[in-house]
Amino acid sequence: MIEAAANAGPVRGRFITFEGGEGSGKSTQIKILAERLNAAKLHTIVTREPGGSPGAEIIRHLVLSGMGKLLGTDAETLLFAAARDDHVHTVIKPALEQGVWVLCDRFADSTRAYQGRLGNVLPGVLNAMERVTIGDLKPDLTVILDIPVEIGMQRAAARRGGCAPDRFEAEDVAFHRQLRDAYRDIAASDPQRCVVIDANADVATVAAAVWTALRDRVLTANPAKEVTRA
Ligand code: T5A
Repeated sequence: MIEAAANAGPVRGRFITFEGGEGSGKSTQIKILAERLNAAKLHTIVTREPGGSPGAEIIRHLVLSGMGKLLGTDAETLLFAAARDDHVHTVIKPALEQGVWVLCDRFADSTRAYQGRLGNVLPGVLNAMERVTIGDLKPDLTVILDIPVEIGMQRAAARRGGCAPDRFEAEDVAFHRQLRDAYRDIAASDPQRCVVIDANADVATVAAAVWTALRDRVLTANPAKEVTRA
């Protein structure tokens, strides 16, 4: 099935996003999946948000340093949107149009969860930003890695060693519990696109669950899509 997709005519690549709380293992799993897809001769790139393009990486530095927070939640959300706009138009869409698979560490659901649910930015504002930044670009699959808050925070703390927590890692446990609920609600509201995977397991077990979701929902379920250019 994989080789058939790789050998087909001009098809759009697939867009897979990974979401979840701090330390849920997104980077770890994306790396494993990318290696597996590339080994299957499906040209795959890994990218991330905020960031993923030169312009967006500058904004990443701004927001994760906490400087965006000083501007207020709406303005901070605009910074994430500006980063996404650059990333989508210079990296994600061009890659998909060339048939490349794009694995993205966080995407619009992060804005819905962090700025929408936790920051109380109004849905109408988020909808307007999404119309501008992503238009009709929708992930073929969104993997939501679900993990108890305390374990995710412990993992994130262990990974950064003695370094200071970033803007969102520094939020309290109540914040991160609400965030977990927000992701579960996003998954429940769009079950065709989203799959929730228990990330409180060893790396190989989580990777196997990710692969099963991809195989069942993307590789075998979706027929090849023609490349469409706006
Ligand atoms: N944000 C982002 C918004 O507020 N709005 C937005 O619109 C967007 C796009 C980005 C921050 O920006 C916010 C959300 C974020 O707070 P970031 O630095 O990119 O921050 O970090 P995160 O995306 O939060 O990701 P993390 O770096 O916290 O962690 P990951 O990638 O989920 O986890 P990973 O793979 O690095 O693993 C963490 C540690 O756990 C170990 C790893 O080895 C690593 O040490 N690990 C495991 N250990 C045991 N068992 C497993 N199964 C493990 N998997 C990984």
